[in-house]
Amino acid sequence: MNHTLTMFYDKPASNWENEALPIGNGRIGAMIFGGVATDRIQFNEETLFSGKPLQNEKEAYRYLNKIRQLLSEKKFSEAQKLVDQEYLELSAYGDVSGFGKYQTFGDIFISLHQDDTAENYMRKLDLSSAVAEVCYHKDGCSYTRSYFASHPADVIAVRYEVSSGNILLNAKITLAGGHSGDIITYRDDGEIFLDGSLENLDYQARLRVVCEGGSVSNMGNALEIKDCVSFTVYLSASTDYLPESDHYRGKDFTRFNQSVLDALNGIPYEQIRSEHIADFSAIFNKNTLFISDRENKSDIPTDCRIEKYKSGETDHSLEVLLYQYGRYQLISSSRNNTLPANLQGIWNDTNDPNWGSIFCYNINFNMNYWCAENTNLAECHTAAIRFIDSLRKSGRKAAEDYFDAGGWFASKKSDIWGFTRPYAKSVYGLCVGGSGWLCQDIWEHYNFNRNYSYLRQTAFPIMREAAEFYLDYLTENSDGYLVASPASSPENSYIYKGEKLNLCDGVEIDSRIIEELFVNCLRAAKILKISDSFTEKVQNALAKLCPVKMNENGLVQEWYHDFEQAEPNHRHLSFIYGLHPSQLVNPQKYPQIAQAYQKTLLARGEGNVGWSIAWRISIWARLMQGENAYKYVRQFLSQRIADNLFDVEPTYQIDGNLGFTAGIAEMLLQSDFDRNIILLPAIPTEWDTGKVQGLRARGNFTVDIEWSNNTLVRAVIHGDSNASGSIQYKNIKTNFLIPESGKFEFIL
Ligand code: FUC
Repeated sequence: MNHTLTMFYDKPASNWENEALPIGNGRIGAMIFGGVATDRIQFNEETLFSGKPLQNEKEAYRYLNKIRQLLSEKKFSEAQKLVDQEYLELSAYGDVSGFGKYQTFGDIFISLHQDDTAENYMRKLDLSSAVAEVCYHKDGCSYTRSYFASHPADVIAVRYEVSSGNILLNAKITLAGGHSGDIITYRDDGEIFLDGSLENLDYQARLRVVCEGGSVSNMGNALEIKDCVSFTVYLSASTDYLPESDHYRGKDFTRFNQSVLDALNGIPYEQIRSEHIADFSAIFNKNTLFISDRENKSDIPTDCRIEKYKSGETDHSLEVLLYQYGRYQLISSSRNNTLPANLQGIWNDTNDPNWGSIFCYNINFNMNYWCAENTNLAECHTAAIRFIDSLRKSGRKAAEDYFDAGGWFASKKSDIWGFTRPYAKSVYGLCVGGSGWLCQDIWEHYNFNRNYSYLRQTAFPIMREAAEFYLDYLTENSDGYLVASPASSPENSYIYKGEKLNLCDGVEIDSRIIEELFVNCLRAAKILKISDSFTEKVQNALAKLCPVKMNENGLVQEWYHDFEQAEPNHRHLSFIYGLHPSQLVNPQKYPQIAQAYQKTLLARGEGNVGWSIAWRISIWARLMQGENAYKYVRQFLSQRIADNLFDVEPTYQIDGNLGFTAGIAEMLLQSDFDRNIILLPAIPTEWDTGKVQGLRARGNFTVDIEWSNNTLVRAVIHGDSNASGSIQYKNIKTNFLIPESGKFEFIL
């Protein structure tokens, strides 16, 4: 059996976070347990959030002049007190104040047998078809269950079949809600309704059973299935959330569920399944990766493979599986017409998940989409782009109320209620670069795909308005540099006169985020042939923006002043933004700055959470050091990964998984705005032979690469005829021009 793209296990899951298997259609998702006697399918719908839209504190900006004054006098402690105790509203954090948290929707339980014994039990998830399965033998019969979340049909489907022997299926199905006030109604027509309300939402899940042979009846507290050869459970779930409305409400969610389920009437299960597989695999299969292994371990259960890997064994196919699992998770939690992937993608089994399982954009949300374009998932990226666009409305008010500035602003995090303002404590809540960093997604979607009308209609207006905020917010310091002040460097602190502080008049990451945004605004304006007072202001500001500062030990300064780090091993690597995720500092052109980045990174230690380790893969890849990048590939897989391949250190966050995928892609291929393509910039000697197809390069190219014995064999660049660029492999560099055939072949 070929398990190259299959995760599989010989027992049911006993734990949500470490063992259950995720399925999702971008909008609804589920975790599959596969218990023999009783199966559990925990499910989510992406808009089920607590909280509500919040009001800003009007004219909060009145403190700004005083704060700036204190900072310019190096009264950092006083400035920070003013920010934390007066400027930022202390109430605006946590559920009590109305900030939303992602909620669990409920569970489907299906009881089929009296006991858990089974032979030849296998629970698996095939990443390329996005179908999970449970198979086993019991009492001489063979049982199969399939689970998938269909994007075209917009339902979760669970199918039970018994395929040999004379036994027919007799089962009980119950639905449990995630909230105490939920009302569950079992109906004679073989349906179950789950109805409930939260502070600013009404919601409903609706389950329908379709039996083959046999019957379904209502027991009052369960649906009973009798004597079926097979039965299928379809689940639709929705809330009345409506992103376009002022109050975020208004969707006719009960009618929606009804029409989703009614649309399935008369359609055979096989058709629903094959349409799902066709839809999912059309996206997933665009990018394939093979790395040769000395020993084939693909018929060993995934949890045992992970154990072997942890003990030091090599398993490149497992690395590839984890790479593809990131792509699987992104497709399953972020589709064209959905909300973007939150901190846990779309999967969550509690009403109080860590960090509310929201959208955090001082690293987490951003990292979620690092693999979107390069691994050929641009259609998943659009969910993030639409969400960012939707933040502009409240972001304009945040800019006005908190900074007396134009444009739009977003700080560090948002729920689904348009939260953009700074909040609580400056160490995490005053993330000045928030909206600028979000604009990286806006730009990269253009940068990779080069769609002129997207640039004109969507990207440039969002970026321009974000830049307008920074043009207003930047102040000139006594050294003549423009800096964003007050500011803090994401969640890190320094020591000043014995005190642990974080507020500063200028931080490295903000300078680079603003520089990147300004550079991209000018590029966009040039393409769109726009030259006006805005572009002039941006040009002037760019010339005075604070550059990367290095101290006398050759380390990059995280803050404008050369402060001592309070936590030298801090998880955030904000000082490195100029190298990655931005492309401002090309290490080949600026080896001295690259050297400083490297030294500062090493001084930061090994990384202590999943995403921080995953980030290091991309950074070392940008530094073109394959062995170091690979060190963190191994470290991530051996230290952070649960049996279900979720990044669970410290708890499940999808960012680590997706950052891992982005890192591997960065090791295989890099590209830039000027259409320079670097082939295999950072592959380790361990990966001596392999093949990748369908990676995307900036400039609207798709690239296939084959290598053997640590040497490139062939690369094919697919693109529009007459498109040109350059290819670099080690120290060989050549220009290319795509011929009529749409394919340029590069053979060494
Ligand atoms: C930031 C990080 C944390 C965590 C959280 C969701 O606060 O510093 O490590 O990832 O986001």
